Order: sequence, then C-alpha cells, then structure tokens
Amino acid sequence: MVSDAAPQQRRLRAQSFPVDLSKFKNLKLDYRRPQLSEQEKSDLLDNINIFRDAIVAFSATGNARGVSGHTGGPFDTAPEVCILLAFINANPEKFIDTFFDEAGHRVATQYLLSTLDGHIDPEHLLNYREANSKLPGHPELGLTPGVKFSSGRLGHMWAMINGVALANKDKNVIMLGSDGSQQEGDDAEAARLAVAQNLNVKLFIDDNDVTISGHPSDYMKGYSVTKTLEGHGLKVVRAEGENIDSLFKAVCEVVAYNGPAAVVASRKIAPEIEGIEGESHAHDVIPVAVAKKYLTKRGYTEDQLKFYDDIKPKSFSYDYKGVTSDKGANRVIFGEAVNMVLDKLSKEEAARRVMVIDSDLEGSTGLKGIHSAHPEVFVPSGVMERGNFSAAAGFGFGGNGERQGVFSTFSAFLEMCLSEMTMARLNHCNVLCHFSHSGVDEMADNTCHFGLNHFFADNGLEDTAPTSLYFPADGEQMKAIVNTVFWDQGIRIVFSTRSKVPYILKQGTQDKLYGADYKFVPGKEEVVRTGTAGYVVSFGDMLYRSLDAVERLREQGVDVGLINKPTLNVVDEETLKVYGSSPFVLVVESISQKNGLGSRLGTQLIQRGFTPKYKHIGTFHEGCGGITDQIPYQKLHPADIESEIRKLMA
Ligand SMILES: Cc1ncc(C[n+]2csc(CCOP(=O)(O)OP(=O)(O)O)c2C)c(N)n1
Repeated sequence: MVSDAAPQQRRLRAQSFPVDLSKFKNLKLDYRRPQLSEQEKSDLLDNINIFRDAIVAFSATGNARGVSGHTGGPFDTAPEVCILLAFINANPEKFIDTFFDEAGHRVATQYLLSTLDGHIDPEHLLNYREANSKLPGHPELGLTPGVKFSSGRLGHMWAMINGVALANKDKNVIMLGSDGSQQEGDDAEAARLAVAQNLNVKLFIDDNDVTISGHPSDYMKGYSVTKTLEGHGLKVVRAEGENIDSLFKAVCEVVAYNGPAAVVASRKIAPEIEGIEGESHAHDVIPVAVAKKYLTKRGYTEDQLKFYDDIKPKSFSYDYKGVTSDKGANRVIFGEAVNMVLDKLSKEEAARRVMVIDSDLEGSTGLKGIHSAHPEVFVPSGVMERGNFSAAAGFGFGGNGERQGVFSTFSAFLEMCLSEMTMARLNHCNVLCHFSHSGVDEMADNTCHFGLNHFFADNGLEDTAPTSLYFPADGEQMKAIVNTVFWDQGIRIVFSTRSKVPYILKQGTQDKLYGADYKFVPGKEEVVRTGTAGYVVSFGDMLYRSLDAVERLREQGVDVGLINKPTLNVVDEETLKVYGSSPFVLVVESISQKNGLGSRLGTQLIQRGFTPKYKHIGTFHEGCGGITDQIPYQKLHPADIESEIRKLMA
C-alpha cells in the first residue's frame, strides 16, 4: 500500500493475513424492518466474527513490536459497525458513509473498514502502529488511505458532526461513542445543539464500564450515559450489546427516528476474550498470547499465527555522552516527589491542605503513586480535564498557598484548559499541574497526542499573577523542582515526557549534576558546560540529547557551551548575557518550533542588544508513528543537533 515502506513492512507483506476478509459479506439490511431472518442473522454474525478476528489479529502486532495499541474498544463496537454497514449498503442515500468515532484510540476499526474498502492491503494491517506505516495510534485524515476523519482527543467529535448534520439535513450522521468520551463537557454542549436543531446525529455508545484507570461505576458514582443523554432530550434506546436481536432492534429504532438519538449498548469490554473480558486492561492492546489463544479457539491454525514470531520490538541503542546509562521516568517521579512533600504532613493536615485530582490517567502521569501512598488527598475522576483542572484550582482558591490543588493529564490536553487557566489566574488560585507526555518522544499515539504548546498556558497579562512553566531535565531535577515550588502561589506547571530520561552528569565526573548538593532556583538558567564558540540552550528531554552533541564537538576541539533552562518562561538576565554575547545561540526543544522557546528567545536577545547568530529547532511536522523514530523524524537526534551547530559556525 505505501510505497516508501520500511524493510520490515515488505517482509510482513509477503506473509499472509490470517483472517480471510473475502468472506466478509456485502450484506444489505433495511433499518425499517427490525426483524432479522435466520439467514440474515447468521450472515451478520459471520461478519461480526470476521471483523472481530481481524481486529484481534492485527492489533496484537502492536504488542509484539512493543508499540502498544488498543483492542477492547474496537472489538466491542464490531456488531454496531457491521449492522450499520449493511444499512448503508441498502440505503446509501440515507447516510454519510463515515463511522465518525469520538474515541480515536479505536482506530483499528477505521483501518479495517479502509481495508474492506480496498484502500489498504490486509497484510499491511500487520504493521499497526509501526513507524512510517501510516497506521498510527489515532485516525489522521490525509495520512492513511481510506481514513475519512481525524480523532483521538476524547469528546472532540460530536460537536463537529453536528455541523456535518447541519450541512446534510437529509442524511443520518453516524458517531461511535464510548462511556469514557461521553464524560467530556463538550459532549454536553453538542447534545444541546443536536436537540435544539433536531439534527439527525445517531450515536452508538459502547457502555462497557471501562476506561483507562478502571470502571466508571467505581470511580464516578452517579454517572449514567443513558440518563445524561435522556436529560438532554435525545431519544435513547438501551440494548444488550452481545444480544444480536436486542442490538439490531435498537439500531433500527434509532436510525429510523427523525432527530438526534442514541443506542447505549451495554456489554463487558472484550466479550468472550478469555483473560481480558471485563478487565480495564482490555482497553489497551491485547497481549499476543491472549490473541493467539482466542484465535486458536476460533479455528485458526498454529501455522496461520506463526507471523507473530517474526515481529520484534525495534531496538535503538545509542551511547549518550555526559549522562548516566540508567534512566528515570520523570512522569512517575513527579508522584514520588509529591509524596516526599506529603510525607512531612500528618494524614489530617495533608487531607486539609492538598487535593490531588485524576483525569483517568493516574497510571500514566504518576498520580497512581500518590493514590496508593496518600489516599487521603486523592480524588479519582473522569475524562473531564477542564472541570478537573478548575476543581484543583478552586481547592487552592483563597488559601494563600496554604492549600494546594494538584492536577495532571497529558501535555496535549493543556490546550483544552487554557480558558480555565485564565479564570484561575484572575481568581488567584493556587494549583500545581503536571503535564506528562510532552513533546513527541516515544509517542506512537502520534500527532493528536503530541504535547507541543506549553507556552499557551502562560496567557496572562504582564501585571497578573505569573504562571510558571518548569521542565526538569532529569529525575533529580524533577524532585528538586517539585520540592521547591509545591507551596508557591499561582499556577505552576511541571512538564515531563512519556519516555524515560538519563541523569545529567557534572563535567568530567560520574556525579549527578542535580544530585544532593543541587538547589533549584526558579527562573535561574543553568550553565551545564561553558564554551567560547557559542551556546546551545535547551531543557527537558532535549537537554541530554544536546549535551551528547556538545560533548562530541568538545572532544573534537570545538568549545561549545550548553545552558539548561528549567524555567521556560522567565528571562534570567545574568545567564542570558553569557550566551547572548557568544558567537551563536541554538535553541533545541521537542515542543513546537512555531510556538516554543525558540520563537521568543531571539526577540529577548535583540531587545537586550545581543545579536549572536541564532537558530531554533523543535517539532515541526506531523508524526511518523512508532516509538524511537519520532525524535529523529523531527530532526532532533544528537547528530542533527551537531550538524545545526556546525552550520551556525560555518
Ligand atoms: C481529551 C482526552 N483526554 C484523555 C485521553 C486519554 N484517554 C484515551 S482513551 C481514555 C479512556 C477511554 O475510555 P473509553 O472511551 O470508554 O474507551 P474504552 O476503554 O471502552 O476503549 C483516555 C482517558 C484522550 N485521548 N483524550
């Protein structure tokens, strides 16, 4: 399918996709006839089984190659998709033939639909989430042949398809929904418009009671998708998702209805997949062993499933200079650092003064560690970033820093909370935020999950309370920053990456630069290496990569210096003079090249009368999928940094 395929893709293409998709029948069913004949039912069930086998077979390759993925969600919605496909086949003029999905992680559905439409070779599906395969973790319009929309940030789809429905009043607009995505506030706004305008949006919601951190029925008492949608005025039909008669009848009723309507299909996630059914980890990629067991039970032979043995995680080894060989996960260390602050308080004092709220990502953003060590401060919550941020801000309202709200999610979703940040600032709220998964490193979830726009958060005026943006370079610096700024006032934001980072060493030693004798000073830029030829200014995960480039050049006699800027949005006049008066400044960052530090520092230098040769590099184009490939794809590998330095010196 893809002409610039990597060698591994070509090899896999020669293998055979185990599921015979030619057996998938082009069924035609009329939604005005809610009763299935025995033959229709049997054909439909065959299609559902083929669809589900295929989802299991190819999504498990994400597990085999170590790039993760999602199986449970797309597996669940196969019956709804197969029924709706048959409706579209019978009455194409009545539908927009796109299965808009507000839960973009269920992208396997879109790749399979595109394959059934003839846009993708079945064998190519076995490259799911592989770098450059054009099968990234979320659907991207214009990237993958046959994929008809972009999705991946929960709760962003319904509002858009309202517009599609307004532009196509004579057609049904389909959206696959989920009990996770429906928690987002935007869905409530979309519901009101859909009802007020009587739009023909048809929602098919997989109410499997599973999201990433567990079961909504446990962590969000009182939440009901059905009652919520009914309360907005939609027609809602509940169905047993795994009972084809019940589901078929409900889908017919909702499609035949004139106006906004939803099927809420209840089922355990990954039904009948032994080992993961009903479990919250079924949300993630299915382990190869579980997939093999399932497919074997479904009649596939050992020989047909041999292809998994050929898929190996990509290894990437590189000997970085100036750092330890061991690495720390800063996104986990954030939680440990908060625990170190909380350990100093009694449980009562901690509960009175600190509130840590989750947004269904506690395992990914380090809050899980706080949840287990200090349950007295922890509030589990749903996929509701804006509301949860404001709750954290409100906890710290009026407390002079004596009370702190702590909030976390992925850096990508910082963009969702900007207006709430403005109001939190105007209310003098005290809130410590942790935005993990910054930049692009190891982000197979790809472009919609990149954390690029950190500076957007600093959106107050010069005379309002400052918003501090901190991006520690390693685990020791993370601890020092959290310890120093925890009880400060205002909005403080700490960033980390999905990937682990090594520890920065003092020049020519094996001692950690940010070890026991280090004291973090907010706003201070740190000279990691002094140099006369010019300076690299960097921070976060790009500091160790920049250090490697700098060390290699220094070994060759090029005296390049390196600055760490752990507070992104404060000018340190003293240090700026040091690099400003050197021959060149190169800013290296993994956030957006368009909006990052580099887009500001040049002006700050000129305003102070410094005119070194200047360049900045950062993330500049949409992702390539995969794990270790993202950084070199953005031309941010140490070799790229070295080459940029050489160009500035030429
Ligand atoms: C705006 C936003 N917040 C958080 C996430 C991270 N996230 C991805 S899937 C998910 C939970 C999904 O639950 P659900 O949609 O019900 O899917 P299922 O577990 O059934 O596959 C979360 C929190 C996201 N993709 N977008």
